[in-house]
Amino acid sequence: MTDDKEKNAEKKSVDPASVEMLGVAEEDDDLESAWDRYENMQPQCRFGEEGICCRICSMGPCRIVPEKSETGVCGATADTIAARNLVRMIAGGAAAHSDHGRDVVHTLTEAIEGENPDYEVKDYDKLNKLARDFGIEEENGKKNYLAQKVAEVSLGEFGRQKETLILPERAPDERYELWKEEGIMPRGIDREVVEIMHRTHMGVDTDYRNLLKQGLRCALGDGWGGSMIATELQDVLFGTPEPLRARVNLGVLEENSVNLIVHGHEPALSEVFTQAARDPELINLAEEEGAEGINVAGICCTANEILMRHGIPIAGNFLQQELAIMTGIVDLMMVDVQCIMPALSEVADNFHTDLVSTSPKAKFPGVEHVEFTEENALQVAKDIVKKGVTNFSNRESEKSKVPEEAEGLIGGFTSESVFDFLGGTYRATYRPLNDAIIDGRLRGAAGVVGCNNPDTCHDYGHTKMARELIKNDVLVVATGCSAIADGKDGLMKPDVAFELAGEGLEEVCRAVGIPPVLHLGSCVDNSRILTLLSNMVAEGGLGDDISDLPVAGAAPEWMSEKAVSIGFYFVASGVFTVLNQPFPVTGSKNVIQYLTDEVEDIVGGKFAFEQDPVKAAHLMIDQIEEKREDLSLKPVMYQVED
Ligand code: SF4
Ligand code: MSK
Repeated sequence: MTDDKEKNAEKKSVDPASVEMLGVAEEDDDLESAWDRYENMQPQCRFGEEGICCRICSMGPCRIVPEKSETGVCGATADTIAARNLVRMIAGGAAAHSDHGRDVVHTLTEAIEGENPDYEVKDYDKLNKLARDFGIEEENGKKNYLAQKVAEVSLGEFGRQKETLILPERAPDERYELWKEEGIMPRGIDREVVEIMHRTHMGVDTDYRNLLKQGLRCALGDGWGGSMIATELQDVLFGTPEPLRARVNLGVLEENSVNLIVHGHEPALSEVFTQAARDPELINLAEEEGAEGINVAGICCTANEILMRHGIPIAGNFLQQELAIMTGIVDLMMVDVQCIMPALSEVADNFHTDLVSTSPKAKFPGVEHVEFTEENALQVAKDIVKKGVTNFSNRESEKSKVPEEAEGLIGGFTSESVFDFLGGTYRATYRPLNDAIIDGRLRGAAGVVGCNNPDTCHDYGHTKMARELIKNDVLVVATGCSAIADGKDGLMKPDVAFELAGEGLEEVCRAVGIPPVLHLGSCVDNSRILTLLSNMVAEGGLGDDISDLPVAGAAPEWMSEKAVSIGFYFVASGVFTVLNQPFPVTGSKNVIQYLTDEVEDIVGGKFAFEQDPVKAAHLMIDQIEEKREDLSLKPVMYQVED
């Protein structure tokens, strides 16, 4: 690679494995990545970026041009158009998470009814807890009765027509009351999505404040509804994760093994896929094909799910999906739903890699579709594994280029297990965490989550921000592609705490053997952060509401509609949340003002937008300090050296 090309690759990513693969792409005219397509797309449409283009009805498309066309044909203003576009993004994100949750309920139902022998309830404690929260009494100790009732109530939450969702009752009382008073308590999960689509239809809701409030309500239905149901029932079905060791980055791919990658979001198939890959017959077949074994690795949140529960290695995050195929040693990539680039099929065409889609909801032109249903899960998984195994011999050795980087990490933390650890007791307790914050050893805690986006140097936002936060004694919890970025950067190894964390955080990490950045799972597992925050309030000493806590949230490389919904449910739960790029609403000063200021008076949380991750981290730290002051906590114990 020439120096110029190398510099160009280094501008795109801070991850050495990705830089190496971008170099490979630079050298081959047939290979194109999301970064190339992003460059080709420049300049991107200003009207779209500012959120002031509307094509909701066929009098349009309309776009707002100051002093020329200040409203659409119908009279809709920039405020209305921007707010409508934004809340439709929330509806998209909430729908994706919640539909995932609904599918998990169906899997549970089939498991109980015996229609699906490949699944069973693995965590009865979690099932019991959920049943209690749903107000279900156990009858004669019959576990299946309980599971059935939990499935019924969960399913009912999606189409609930009367009253409001149940799981928001897990929030502190003050927060619950506030949601009711403000009229943003979510009713049925689906209902809030549908209501957004109705209100944003031509000629319905044109008041940007009213629209954005509905956005808050719909997002709450995602975080405290659909996503929380997904997380809880995945734990019930597949087991609640516990801390474990794993490895992450493209170097987890093995030259001499069959490499099978699972990519997407839903763990139902990947759970049985990992089981199928251990089948002795298939391992024998792999050996007959000349491989040393079968290596399963993940991309994106399917990866996070199976890492959390089984320690299966992660090959990379969102922007590494094409790069993984470019290594030339991926024999098969199986995809389900969400965050799968349509371009994968073109990249795969340049290599021997078999690409297989599995969800009836997500088919890709030119990609083989092997339909997965819960009833035939193991057989489908075995068929797909076999396909990958028999593709091993088709590798073209001259195309194989595999980065060495593979970092170790500890993952598998949950809102329960984190503080089993921190407590060092037999009972999960948040006392040590709250005390560490109260006595100033920890400044506070932050949730750093979300995607990658070629508009931002890959992984730079996540890792720079996490490093700055831990240096300032802020414990970081991470999910999604942010967690993968931090894992690759070594931030999920306890010994890293001693080098990078502030003295107070180091003391805590040393005492309990946890990393300074905790992997809390996938995108739907952001609901674990909501539970964690509620538990901190319940433990006492840090105020009566989530908005009193010295905490903050961030998504420093966001791209998906799901990230918009997550941001909104964090803010609606009372958390100050920083994003790098503003939402595409900058064409409306009023909408920006609402999101970054006015909304705080309603829900106690608000957004900030800051491109520089270190400056963004300091916005979060300032917020944490403000909350400490409001709670009259002692100053933090240790000063940070620059
Ligand atoms: Fe234009 Fe109004 Fe139709 Fe939107 S709803 S396309 S602003 S006329
Ligand atoms: S996978 S939604 S790119 S975090 Fe959950 Fe990553 Fe964002 Fe997809």
